Amino acid sequence: MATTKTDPKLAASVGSSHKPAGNYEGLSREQLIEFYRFMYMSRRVDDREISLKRQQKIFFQISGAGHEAIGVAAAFTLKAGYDWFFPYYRDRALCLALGATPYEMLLQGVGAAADPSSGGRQMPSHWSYPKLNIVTQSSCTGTQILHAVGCAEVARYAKAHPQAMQKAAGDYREFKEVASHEDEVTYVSLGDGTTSEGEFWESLNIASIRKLPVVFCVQDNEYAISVPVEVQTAGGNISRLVKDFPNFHFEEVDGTDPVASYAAFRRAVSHCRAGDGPAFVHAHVIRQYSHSFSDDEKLYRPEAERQRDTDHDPVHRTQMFLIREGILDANGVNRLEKQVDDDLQIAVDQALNAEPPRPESVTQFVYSPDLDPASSAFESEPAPVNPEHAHNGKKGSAPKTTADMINTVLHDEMKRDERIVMFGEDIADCSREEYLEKRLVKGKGGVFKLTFGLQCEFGSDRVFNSPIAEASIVGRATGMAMRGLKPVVEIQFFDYIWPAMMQMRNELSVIRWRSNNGFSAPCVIRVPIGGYLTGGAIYHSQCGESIFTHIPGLRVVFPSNALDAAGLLRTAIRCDDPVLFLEHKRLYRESYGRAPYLGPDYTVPFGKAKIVQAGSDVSVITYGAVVPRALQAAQKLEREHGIKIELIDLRTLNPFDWETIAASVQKTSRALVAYEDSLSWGYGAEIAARIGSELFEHLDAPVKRVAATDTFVAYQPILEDTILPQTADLYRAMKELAEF
Ligand SMILES: Cc1ncc(C[n+]2csc(CCOP(=O)(O)OP(=O)(O)O)c2C)c(N)n1
Ligand SMILES: [Mg+2]
Repeated sequence: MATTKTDPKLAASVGSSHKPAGNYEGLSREQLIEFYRFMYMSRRVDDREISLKRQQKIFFQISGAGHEAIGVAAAFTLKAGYDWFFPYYRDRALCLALGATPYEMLLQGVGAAADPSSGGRQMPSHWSYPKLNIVTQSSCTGTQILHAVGCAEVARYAKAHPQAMQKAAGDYREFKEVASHEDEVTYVSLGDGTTSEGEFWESLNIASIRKLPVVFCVQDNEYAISVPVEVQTAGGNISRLVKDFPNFHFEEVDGTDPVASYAAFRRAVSHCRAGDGPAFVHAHVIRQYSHSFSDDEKLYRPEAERQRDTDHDPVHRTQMFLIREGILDANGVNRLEKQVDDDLQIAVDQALNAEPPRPESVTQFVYSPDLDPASSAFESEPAPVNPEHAHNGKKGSAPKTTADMINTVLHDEMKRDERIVMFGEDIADCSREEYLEKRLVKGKGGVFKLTFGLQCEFGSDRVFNSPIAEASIVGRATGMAMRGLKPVVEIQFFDYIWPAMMQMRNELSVIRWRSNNGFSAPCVIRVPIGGYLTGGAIYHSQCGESIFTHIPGLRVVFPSNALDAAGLLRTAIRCDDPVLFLEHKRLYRESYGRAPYLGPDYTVPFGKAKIVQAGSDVSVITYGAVVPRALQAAQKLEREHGIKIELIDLRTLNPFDWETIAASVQKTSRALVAYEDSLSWGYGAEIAARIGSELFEHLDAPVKRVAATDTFVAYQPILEDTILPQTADLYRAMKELAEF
């Protein structure tokens, strides 16, 4: 809780009654006054914001009215800057009681440059106060719960790996410390409606399995905008549905009662602090106003029902309680309220005069301002091949497949950086460790075996299996990365990345930007991608990289050979941004692109294409599994017709190497963009458009594209061949362009 600020004059009113001190569950009379002060302050900030919105001086309003008591109760049992907080938009009272000020909140309302939560980038009530460990939140219902779970895993890891937590020079660790406390607790809150989200259930499951110190606070106001709880939650009561999750401590409480709320929270927090597992506080609260300023609850709630809520208004109730108990008299209440009102008036006046952000600042903090993965920091001289560098029984001098190479890099990076943790579906060698210890099994290490041997070497707390819940893989990784760990997680197949899309689009990629660099979550998501599998069909052949390159804040890498995979994966791990690392399944064990291992420090900067073969007649711009196919076509064309193709492998898709493309097209005046994904709206569409608009005067032919049909990928090989771009298609297009 924030430090107490009781006015000395007010204190004179304390205890003015002759009543004996009651039992307030350990809360002193002074604390109860503070409790009320924060509740009243929260309500008054809401009311002022509502009037500012009416005057068009702020642009959005959502209130915490009715949720104040449970919020202050939580703050009074937890420690700002020590415990961790993933609040939702109704948690104004919690944030105030933890130490945020009305002025700071109003700065977000007006969208000021000095808004500490987002620098004018997020709506009000989207709390983010790094100093207090209040973590940036989005508008999505439920995404924060997985971050809380990931966050709660950090202290235990830090205890087991104390040396990992120190800052280290030369990579992302230079910019993020892992500060943790052994008995820290993570708070996360959500509404009753949000318990319908899958991410809620994924979070409960993981917190329960791993006995994590998370307090889940469900603030049940019986409505999700206009949808009542019985339509949202089977049986109408979430406590009944979750009661069998193991390791939990459960509380169901009247969240408008300050003392009962405090008692419930104290028990819940002590269960978590003791390391006994998570806790679930189901607080019945009221929604005093409409859902937000944009909603009119009279359209779906009759007068009598709204009056019933008003009768339970926690602010009024707490005020009456203080008077009834003789803790404050009417005079004392008036003085307290006037003090809050006067302070608030000053805060409003100041906020309305605050400077707006500079328009040029919009591009700041999309990516790390500290470490650019495209910079020369990631250029490296390949070390001489070391025949003694054996891994998984293979000598360093032997050419490695892409699969072996990735496994070796993961191994060497884990050795170098103890902050790296890996999880995903089937990625461990064997979850039942005793089978490994007794040498009953060899271990799996991923469906493609890319993580084989890592659990055995680095331990089960660094490499472990996760439930089949893709949102949770990315959401947990985000929570861990925010705290300074480096999760390198795997989504088993690109085809199944979609449940994680919300986490990638609305959370992971935008955390740095929306918090104005207050928080960041650099981590790596490795994903096997692509087709040409002969039988891969619809659900094991997908590409779709352009959907992710369309997301600002996310780096996207797509190597075509073992050496690039090694250098780029290392850069991905060491850099300070979130990276989607796409690994083409067909290339994993291909003889094309095998290479010897170039040492544990070989890195390749992002945004630097490779000219696979130089030529003067046509520029072919491609990446991934189309590279070897285009190379074959180019070689045949040269053999048969003397046409010289310049073949460019982009290697990374965000950032991408425009300079190399432009220089090549200026030289050849002809461009073919080729990609495996379906043609329309694919990644090459952007490249083709850029060439068309920026290099028009250099072109002697229209920009051509070769890609898959605008269908899905079919199972029968004849269909698969028809759908995916083949060497013959590339050959034909190159020839047509050269002859245009
Ligand atoms: C994923 C997602 N879906 C829909 C919305 C729109 N939305 C915002 S708040 C809300 C209702 C949430 O209800 P509840 O969880 O009960 O919280 P309350 O507002 O009642 O406190 C909805 C549907 C959203 N923000 N995010
Ligand atoms: Mg609700």
